[in-house]
Amino acid sequence: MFTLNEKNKIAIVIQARHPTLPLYDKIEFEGLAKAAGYYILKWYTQNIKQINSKLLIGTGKLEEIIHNQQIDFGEIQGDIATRIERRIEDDLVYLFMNRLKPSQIRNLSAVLMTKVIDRDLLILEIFERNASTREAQIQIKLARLNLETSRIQKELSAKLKGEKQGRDFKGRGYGAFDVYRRGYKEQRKNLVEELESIRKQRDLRRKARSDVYNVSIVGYTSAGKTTLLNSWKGLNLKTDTSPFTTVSTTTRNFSINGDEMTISDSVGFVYDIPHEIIDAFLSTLEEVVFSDCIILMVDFSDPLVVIFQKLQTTFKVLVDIGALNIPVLYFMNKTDIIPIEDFSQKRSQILEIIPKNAIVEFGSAFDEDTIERLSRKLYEIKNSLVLSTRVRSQEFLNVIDEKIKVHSSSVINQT
Ligand SMILES: Nc1nc2c(ncn2[C@@H]2O[C@H](COP(=O)(O)OP(=O)(O)OP(=O)(O)O)[C@@H](O)[C@H]2O)c(=O)[nH]1
Ligand SMILES: [Mg+2]
Repeated sequence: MFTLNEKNKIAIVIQARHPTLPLYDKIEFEGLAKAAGYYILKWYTQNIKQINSKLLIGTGKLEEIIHNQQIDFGEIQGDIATRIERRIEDDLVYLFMNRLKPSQIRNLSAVLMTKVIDRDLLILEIFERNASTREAQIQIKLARLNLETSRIQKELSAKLKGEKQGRDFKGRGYGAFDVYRRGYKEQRKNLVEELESIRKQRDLRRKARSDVYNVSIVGYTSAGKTTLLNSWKGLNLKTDTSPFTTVSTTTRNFSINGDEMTISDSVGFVYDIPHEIIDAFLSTLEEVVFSDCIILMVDFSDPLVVIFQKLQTTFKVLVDIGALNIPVLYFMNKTDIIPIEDFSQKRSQILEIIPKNAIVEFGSAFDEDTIERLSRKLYEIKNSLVLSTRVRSQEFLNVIDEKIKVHSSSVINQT
């Protein structure tokens, strides 16, 4: 038996594994599900030989899942059991640890008789839960709209390609999509306009501080970015172990040896984040693009291969948004929870992967000395007392790709 929170939604996770599908981390997915308010009841994984275009997974596996529904839900008692029996949407959801096409979502929902959500939609749900500012709320609406429309568009053009001769479908297909597209365009226009006016205010604020040195804290979700800003400025912004606690930007002024600066904390990154989400968040991410320096934060307590993967994701996003030439101060956080005997080996392994001559600090976002050291480094970078490296291009990403391959295979060989 387990105790379920009244507010929990219950989820059964299904994962299809195939060499052509992105491989997501199970623990990370669990964190995403939890952050969106799901209690995971059971996991199903299928190594598929051939992708089923209608359902993603094989019909045999699906039959097994349906057959098991009684057993899987048998553990649940009382009110929640009644709610599940009645199949009230949101009370019982199948979460796919994959990316699904809209048609697959529709087909799977019909067969499983309840809501089906994929990883991208799950990420959006977390963003929705955590959006406290108007800007973040609009950005998320826009992301959902972008995501849904681009999926429907892709699906429709694939169908049309496959049924070139099917005039009837072609006629109906375009007609239906046109109606949808008009609605989408209208909604999108309104959201973009509202975002544009918020952006103008942001631009004005940025211009007002253009003679000030602007520092952005960036990194993978849960690296400790907000914790660092809280410690630095004595704030009480929400921090949590769950992903995407922060979905909007906070900027504060500070000065080091009389030099005025600003420091901003913003939304974190995650592996294989859909482009539609990044696009919708561009105005928030612009803060990063216009910064004079980036503090690139890494959760150094993660296993090494995870650190590499998270660094790779972080770099890809920075390259994507065009933050190529910004000086970087690397900050390896959470050293307080690393066993002392592991520290020096891990330290030299990380120094191998980040650019040579990079400026790196190790420490904890909770620790005053660490903040003191980071301040000193920022001052030195700002005043060109040290030569900092910049966010690099494809060449550097290739180096990380290579390292990940080597490290992943050595991990697999050991197990
Ligand atoms: N032990 C330890 N924990 C830390 C440290 N820094 C942050 N944490 C914890 O790590 C978790 C994530 O911290 P956040 O500051 O919310 O991370 P974030 O990068 O802002 O995350 P998102 O806003 O979700 O992207 C929290 O539980 C923090 O208490 C540190 O130096 N040491
Ligand atoms: Mg945060």
